[in-house]
Amino acid sequence: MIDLYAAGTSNGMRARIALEECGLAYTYHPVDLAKGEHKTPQFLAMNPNGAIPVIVDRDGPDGKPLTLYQSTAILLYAAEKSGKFLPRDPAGRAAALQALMGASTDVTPMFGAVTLASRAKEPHPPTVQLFKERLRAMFQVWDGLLAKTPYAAGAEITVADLSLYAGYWRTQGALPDVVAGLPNLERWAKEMAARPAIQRAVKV
Ligand SMILES: N[C@@H](CCC(=O)N[C@@H](CS)C(=O)NCC(=O)O)C(=O)O
Repeated sequence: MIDLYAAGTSNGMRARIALEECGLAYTYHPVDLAKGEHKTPQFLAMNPNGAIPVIVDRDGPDGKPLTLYQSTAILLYAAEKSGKFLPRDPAGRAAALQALMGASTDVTPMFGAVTLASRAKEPHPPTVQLFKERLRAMFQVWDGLLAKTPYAAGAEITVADLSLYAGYWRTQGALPDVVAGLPNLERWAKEMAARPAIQRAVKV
């Protein structure tokens, strides 16, 4: 059994989607970021960054408990533990990891930059706009890629799709104009949203 400590953010959703899609049993512990529940000594003992998500796998490697933070590390751990969503052939795996990094380290942090800049004590609208445009440019690239292949890294669904959907879901909810009018991205997102595991994950 896995304990997941998360919230309904892009990073939190990446971990939750990973556990649902990989079919790993878990208990969801919602963390109230507004109340600072991620900064308590107990939470910091699990993740010194004081950030969600975190998992504790009581049945980790060698049967020992494993505590893990960083949503993409959690996604890869779940994929390896379940044997799903990571192509075995080296070229397919490299393509999946390339797409995964694009989704996890470009899209989600840029969404975070827009959010943080918008919430600044003294917001600077041109900076917010700049980050928004950069985020849209990333989704435009994804739209172009998804015009050529059904999934983020090619013909089969991989960890990259799970990560990208977390970023898309959060952006679509908070900044719908950023992902509007991108038909291939929309086609892909509709298919992802229809997956039973995704539907369970987004029920926050
Ligand atoms: N790179 C980390 C980022 C984690 C992160 O920034 N989590 C946010 C929520 S999406 C958080 O907990 N922020 C609270 C804070 O940093 O105070 C990951 O992928 O897990």
